[in-house]
Amino acid sequence: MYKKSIKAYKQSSDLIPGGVNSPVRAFKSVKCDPVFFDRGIGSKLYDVDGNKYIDCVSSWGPLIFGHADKDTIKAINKYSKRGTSYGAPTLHETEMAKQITKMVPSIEKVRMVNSGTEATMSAVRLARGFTGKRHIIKFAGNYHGHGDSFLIKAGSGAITLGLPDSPGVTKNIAKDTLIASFNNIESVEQLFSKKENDIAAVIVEPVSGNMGLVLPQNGFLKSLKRLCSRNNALLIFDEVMTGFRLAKGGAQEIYGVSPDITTLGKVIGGGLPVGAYGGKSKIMESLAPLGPVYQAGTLSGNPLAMQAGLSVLKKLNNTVFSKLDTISREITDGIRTNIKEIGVNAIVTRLGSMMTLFFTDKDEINNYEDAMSCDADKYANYFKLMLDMGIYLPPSQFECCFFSSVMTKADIKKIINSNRVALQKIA
Ligand code: KE4
Repeated sequence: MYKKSIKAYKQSSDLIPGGVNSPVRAFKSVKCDPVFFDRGIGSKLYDVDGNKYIDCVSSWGPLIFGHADKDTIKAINKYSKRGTSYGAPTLHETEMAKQITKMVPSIEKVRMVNSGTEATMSAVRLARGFTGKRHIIKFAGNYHGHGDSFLIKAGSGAITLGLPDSPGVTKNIAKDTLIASFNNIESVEQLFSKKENDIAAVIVEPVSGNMGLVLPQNGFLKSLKRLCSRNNALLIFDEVMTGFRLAKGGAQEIYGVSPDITTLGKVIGGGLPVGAYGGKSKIMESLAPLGPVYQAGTLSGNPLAMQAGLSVLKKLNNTVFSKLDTISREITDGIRTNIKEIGVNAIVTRLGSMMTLFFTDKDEINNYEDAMSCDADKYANYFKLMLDMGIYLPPSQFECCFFSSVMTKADIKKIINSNRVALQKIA
C-alpha cells in the first residue's frame, strides 16, 4: 500500500535530515513511515503509490478552497509569464496590503515576509524596538515558528517530538522569554509584576492550534489586552493559523479584541510561501527604512505569492465561511455521536473549520497541561487506522484538522464512517 513512499523515505533520508523539510512531516509521533504525496485536487490528496485520501490538513491551513484551486492556478500561470521575482517594489504588494488592511481593521500598515516564523520574529523585534523593553511573554503550548525566542515550551512539532525547549537557543535568549499559562490571566499578571515595566510584548495564539485546538475562555483575550495597556506592553496576536481561516478578520473579529500587532501566514499565500505582520501605523513606522528597527527579505512580497494569496483572499466572504462551518459542524457532530455510542474516552474541540479530536477523559482541554495529559499513543493508532481508510489527518495529537470548502457530502460521510470503524477498533 505504501511501497513507493517507503522507498522515497529511504532516498530522502540519505540527503535530508530525517528525510523531511519540517519535522512533523516525519510521522514520528504517529509511529509510522511518512507518506509522500504526488498531487492534490480539490479535497483529495494522492500519494506516490496512487492511494487517494480525503485531506483534513489542507497543508496546515492555507488551502481554504482545496488543492489546485482554479483561481489560484490561473493567477500563478498568468503572472509567472511576466517573471518570478524582481527584488523591487511592485503593484502586487500594494494590492495585497490594501486587501489585508481592508479585512483586518487593526492593521493600518503591513510588511510582507516569507513565512510565519519570519513574521513572528520580526513582530517581536519591532515590539522590543518600539517599546525599548526586553522581555516577551509567550504561552506554554503556543507555537510561533522556530525563532529562538519562541522555542521555549513551544507547541506543534516541538511538543510532538518532545522538544519544547531546543538546544542551540542560548540561555541569554531564553531568559528574555517568560512563560505563562494559556487561559490563566493570573499567570500573566504575576510576570508583569515580577518584571515590571520591562516587558515589551505578550505574544499569543488567540485561538491556540498548536497543542491541538484550545479556545480562549471567559474573556481571557480582553484581559490580556487590558493588562498590556496597563503595563505599556504591546499585544501581538499570532494569527498565522487563524487569520482568514476562522473569519475574514480572523480570531480578532470573532472575539472582538484588537491587538497592537498581528502576524499572518498560510492562507495569505494560497499555498505559496508568504508571511506578514502589521498593526498601528505609529508602531509599524519604526521599521526601516522609515525607522531604526531593521527587517528585510529578498523574496518578500514576491509577485507570484502575492497574486496566489490574493486569488484566495478576494473570494473569502460570509457564504464561504458559512459553508466551511456547515461542513465542519457535520463532521464534528458525526464524530461526537460515534464517541458517545462507542463509549470512547475522547472529546472534540471545534471552532469554524479547525477541529481536534483529543483522546482524554477530561471534559475540556484548556491549556498545555491538559493537552499533554492526552493519550498520544491512542491518537497514533487512530491516525494510522484512518490513513489506511483514506483519511489524511494531522500526524500529531497536538495539531488541528483544517477542513476545506470543497469537501463533499460523500467526503463527510466517509470521514464519519471511517472514524466509527477506527474508534471501535481502539475503544
Ligand atoms: P511557518 O514558519 O511554519 O510558516 O509559520 C510558523 C507558525 C507561526 N505561528 C503559528 C500560530 C503557526 O501555527 C505556525 C506554523 N504552524 C505549523 C503547524 N502547526 C506548521 C507546520 C510545520 O511546522 O511543518
